[in-house]
Amino acid sequence: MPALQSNPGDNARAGSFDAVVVGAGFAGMYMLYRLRGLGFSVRVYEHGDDVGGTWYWNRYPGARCDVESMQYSYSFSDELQQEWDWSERYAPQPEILKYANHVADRFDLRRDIQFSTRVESAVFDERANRWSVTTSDGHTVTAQFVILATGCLSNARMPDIKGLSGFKGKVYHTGHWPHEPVDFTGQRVGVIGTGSSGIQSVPVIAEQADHLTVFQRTANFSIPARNLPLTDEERQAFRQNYREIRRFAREEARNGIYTDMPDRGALDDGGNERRERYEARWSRGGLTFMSVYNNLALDKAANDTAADFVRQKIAEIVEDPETARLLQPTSHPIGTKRICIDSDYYAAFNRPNVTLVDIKANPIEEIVPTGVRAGDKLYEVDALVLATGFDAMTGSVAKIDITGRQARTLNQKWAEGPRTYLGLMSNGFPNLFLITGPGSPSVLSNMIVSIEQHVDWIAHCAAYMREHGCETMEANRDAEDTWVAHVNDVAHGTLYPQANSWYMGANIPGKPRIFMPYIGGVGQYRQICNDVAAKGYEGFTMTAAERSKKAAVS
Ligand code: NA7
Repeated sequence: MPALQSNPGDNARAGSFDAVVVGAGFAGMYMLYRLRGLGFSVRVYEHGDDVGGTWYWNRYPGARCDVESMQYSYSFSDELQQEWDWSERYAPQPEILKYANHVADRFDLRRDIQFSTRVESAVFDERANRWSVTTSDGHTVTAQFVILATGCLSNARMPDIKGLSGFKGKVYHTGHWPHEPVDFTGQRVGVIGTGSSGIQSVPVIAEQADHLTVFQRTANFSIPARNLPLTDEERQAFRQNYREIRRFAREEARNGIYTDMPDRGALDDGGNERRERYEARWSRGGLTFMSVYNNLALDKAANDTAADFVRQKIAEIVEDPETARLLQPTSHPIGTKRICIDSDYYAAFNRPNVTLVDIKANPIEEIVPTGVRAGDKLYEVDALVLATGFDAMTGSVAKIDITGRQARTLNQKWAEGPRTYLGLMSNGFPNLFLITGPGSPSVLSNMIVSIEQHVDWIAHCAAYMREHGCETMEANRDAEDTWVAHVNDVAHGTLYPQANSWYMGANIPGKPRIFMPYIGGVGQYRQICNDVAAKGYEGFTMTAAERSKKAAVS
């Protein structure tokens, strides 16, 4: 093991590791498991005081997975997938967190995780070819590899609304929900934001609150989840076929979800047939609504047929025609913002205690101590729920002060938008890996499928380096430029860039508008990554211990 620790225990005690992993969500936990299995010494730092990542923080009412739980689960251990019982088609957040805890215990992960600790900086030492990692407890450790398992939707965004700090009631952000129960009984509650988090929480808060006012800036498309308890037969059917289900999700599905693949475009069918197909998907519920045809993300006329269908459904569900009109999305093609999956969202607006306020037409002017003023009207509320989203994909990385070669920081390099090769590494930052980074399918896929693929690839790569006596690995500039151009070209061949979405960074004022995830599909992307590895990590430069030292000196 030329460049790595020969005795993990002693070196780890001395603050020197083979790898530092940032984050103990699903990505960080599996990365630890894989590296430890290969004999590397690993320290994981986690800001929260327990495992779970996004599922640790997003505890808002109604929070649940939008990918079916039998598929939104690890596949790396057959024992694990055979023994764990999911209770519902879409598990609620507490159950997903329980699963994360189960995994941590079952694989004895906690002993290498330091909780309640934020990684503040990582500096690459070009002479030693190691990273120095400084944490919020004031300690610095060194590592050959730093692996960012920081999550794509982890940096909750507080909106910049005048007067917010002067509000006299409680303010909650969905992405930073308190650990103790929140009871809205008898209260007037305001929800700002109607993305997935707002759409999931509104029906649940409406049941509790005295009155709920929903402040909507952009109407979103939402498909019913049709959530139900899972039966033993359903669980068994998955378990018996897991091998094929997982293979299909990894290799063939574009989005990492096992489902039937569309074989036709929306305009290949006549109106009646098309409607029947949409009806069938609407009744089935869930994200696969968008897989009914193969051209909904590509062809605006095709997309319009699906969008019209959903708008019609909204009009059928919502009794007040003006409220229905406001809830019908018109600003973007369906699916170009992450489609939402709900349980009775639209029907919640038929309740007498729920009001919809159109803050596109009447923007919020300010928050006053007793409520929200919009369009010259004061909406009095006792509590405010901010479902205003995240600085997605790059936000959590940007919070760490990362300095690579020639004292250049990652934030400087990414000032005009993130640049990576395969979403895995960025030129100038040797041995720094991203899990589900920008430039990879990440948020356009079943995250667990993409996490497992990246973790496996990184683990193989670290083992390969050890075997070949390599000390550093770095993405080549030209490979990175080619990949960034490819990611951009693929995105611009679709309708996605037409939406002001967080995929584009459009929800953060001043953030560069770049389409961040890779739309090529998880199967194709996996093939590309495998080919790169098979060709001796084509597009990367690996440097043996001696050569890399000479390069640093010259
Ligand atoms: P999203 O999808 O980013 O939604 C945020 C919502 O908050 C969206 O409706 C925004 O309107 C609204 N928003 C943001 N800032 C403001 C201000 N300042 N004033 C009014 N309204 C605002 O975040 P979520 O947490 O719902 O979901 C994120 C992902 O998590 C989701 O896609 C799933 O993958 C899981 P806008 O559309 O910008 O007009």
